[in-house]
Amino acid sequence: MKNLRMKLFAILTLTMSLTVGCSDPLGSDDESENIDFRGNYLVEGTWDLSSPLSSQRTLGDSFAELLTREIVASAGVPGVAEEEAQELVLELIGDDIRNGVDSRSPDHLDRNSDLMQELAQTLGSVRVVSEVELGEGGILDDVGGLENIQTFEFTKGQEVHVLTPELLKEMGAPDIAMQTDWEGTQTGDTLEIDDHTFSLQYGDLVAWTVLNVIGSDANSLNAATSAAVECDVLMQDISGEDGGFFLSVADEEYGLTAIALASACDGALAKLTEKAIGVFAIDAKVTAGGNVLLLDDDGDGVADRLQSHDNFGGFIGVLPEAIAPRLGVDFEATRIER
Ligand SMILES: [Ca+2]
Repeated sequence: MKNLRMKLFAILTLTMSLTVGCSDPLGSDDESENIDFRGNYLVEGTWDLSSPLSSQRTLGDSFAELLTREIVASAGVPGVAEEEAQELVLELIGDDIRNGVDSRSPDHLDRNSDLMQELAQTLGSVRVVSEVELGEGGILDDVGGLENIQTFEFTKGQEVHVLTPELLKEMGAPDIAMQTDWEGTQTGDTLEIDDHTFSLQYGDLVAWTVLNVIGSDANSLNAATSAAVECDVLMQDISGEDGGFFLSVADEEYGLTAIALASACDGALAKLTEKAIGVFAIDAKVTAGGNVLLLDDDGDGVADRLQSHDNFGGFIGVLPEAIAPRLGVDFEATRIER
C-alpha cells in the first residue's frame, strides 16, 4: 500500500524524479528502505513438475470425462445446459466407464511402475534457466517484468537432456510461450510477485520426457492405452435396451442412437491417445508466484541477486485450480551487467 501511495503521490505532483531506493517522501513509519531491483537477471531454478503423477487420477477418470463430453456434444444439448448435462452424464456412466477402463489399464500407468517412477524422479527435479527483466510496474504494481525460459534440463541418472523452445518447435509442438509477465509489489527487500502463467504445455513436456529421457516407445504406449478402452463392451454397459443413450436435462429429452454412441466412444478414444500417457492434457498450463528476496551483497542499495522465498510456487493446470497439483519452484538469480 505504501508503494501505491508513493506512486499516486508521484503522479499527482508530477514529481518524476522519485525512484525506488530513495527514502520515503511521505515519511511513512516503515523504516526498511526499498532495494533497487531494476535490471536483468539470469535465473537458475529447480522445478518440481512431478505432483500430477502422484494424484489419484486414473486412465478411467480421464476417459470417463472425455466420453461424457463427447456424449453431451453428440446429443445436441445447447450450451446453456451443457454443464448440467455433463454432470448428469458423468454421474450416470462415470463408475461403469472408470471401472471398465481401469480394469484393463496398462501396467506402466500404475504409480509404482518403472515408467512412472522414472518419470516422477525426472520431473521432480527439472533445472530451468530463464532470464527475467525487472522494471517498474503500472499504477497498481511496483514491479513489472518479463521472464523468458531458455532451457529445461531433465536428468536421468548421469544423463542430462536439454530441451529448448526451438527444439520443441522443430519437433512440431505448437507455439509454446515460454514467456510470462511478472507483476507485483515491493516492501523493502521483498518482492511479492503475483501468480503468472506460462502457457508451456505440461502434457507436451511429459510426452517429450517419456520419449526422449525415459526412452519409451510412444507408439506402443499409445497402443496399450487404446487397448484399455473396449468401446463395444463399455457402451453395452451404459446403453439402454436399444443400444442408445438418453438423458433428460432442464425438462428436455436428448438421445443418441447406438451408432452415435459408438462414434462418441471412438471420438473420446482418439482424444485419449492425444493426452500424455493417456491422462494429461497436452496444453495444460503452469502457474507460479510468491515472494522473492532481493539480496544486496555490497550494501549499495541495488540488488545483486534474487532468491525465491519458501512460499514461491504454484500449480500445474491439469485439473481445476482448486485441486490442481502443486508446482514447486526454487530459484536463485544473479544480475546480468548491462
Ligand atoms: Ca548491491
